[in-house]
Amino acid sequence: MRIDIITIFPDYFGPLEVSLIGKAAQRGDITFRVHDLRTWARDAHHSVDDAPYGGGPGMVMKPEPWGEALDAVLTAAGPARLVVPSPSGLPFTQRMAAEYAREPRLIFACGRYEGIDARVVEDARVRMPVDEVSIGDYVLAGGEPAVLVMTEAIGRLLPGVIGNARSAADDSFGGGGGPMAGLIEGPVYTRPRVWRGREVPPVLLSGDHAAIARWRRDCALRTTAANRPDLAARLAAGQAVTDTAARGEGAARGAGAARGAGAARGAGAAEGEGALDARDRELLFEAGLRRCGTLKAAAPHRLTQQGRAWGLAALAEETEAALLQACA
Ligand code: 6GU
Repeated sequence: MRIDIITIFPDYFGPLEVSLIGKAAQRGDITFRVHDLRTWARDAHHSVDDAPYGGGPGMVMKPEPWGEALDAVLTAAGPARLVVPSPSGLPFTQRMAAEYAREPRLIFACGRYEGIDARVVEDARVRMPVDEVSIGDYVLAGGEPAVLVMTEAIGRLLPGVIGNARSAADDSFGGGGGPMAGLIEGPVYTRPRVWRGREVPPVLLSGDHAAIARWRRDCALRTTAANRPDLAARLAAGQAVTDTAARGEGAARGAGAARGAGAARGAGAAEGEGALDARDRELLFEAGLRRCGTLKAAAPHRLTQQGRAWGLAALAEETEAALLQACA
């Protein structure tokens, strides 16, 4: 895979030479090309920004350097998908990471200041697929750290990069369709068996693989219910949680990453995912998420009352909100 990055801070991408991604680049599994946007700035000061039309704070990135940069980079190595990091973009998910990992070529265009003149993306769309993508609900000063985040998520999914192909499928949000699909991961342990008086849970030393799998699922359910009531509610409602599970491979290839993700969100769970057994329900009940699988009949306000009685007001409110959303 080839990844081109256009930025006014090429030095920001030193970390791409380090760790798993750095090794993949050394082997030639990923080729990175980092381009300085100022190369395409024509005036004496190499300026890339200007005041916004209509007034307002900050500066906007000028269209001319971006237009020329994208033309040049696109010409240099053939067709590509353009990814523009932006806090107003579609949320970046594990599913998008997997789709991007199947692209032969990606171009990332890092904006700074208040963003890039909107005509740049309009113009680019005529020549290539373009996604505007956000990595979370907070504002960064520029797209550069978001590109480091996305390239790490994408790069570790490339064949041969992670070593153990199974571990990517079993990741939190991995959508591997395995027994842990739709759950976030629980705790892990290694030697020594006792450390500072704390023992590794004995079941992990038992050699009983079924018992170990059940214990891991218990932990994952508790962690999911505690930290991600939104995911737990979707699991309980039998909806797809990892948006990978709901779609056919073929459909996803055809649709743009963004549109595919949106469609999958509305779909029901695929075979296997979201199927809760009696023990799962018991655990979710214990965790405060009641009436699993019959959410339409649930009374979220009662859950909130119970949560308050237990001194868990904030979690109960959150769970209620997630339940109401799942019912909607
Ligand atoms: Cl992709 N860019 C910027 N500037 N801020 C962000 C973001 C991206 N994702 C979340 N916040």
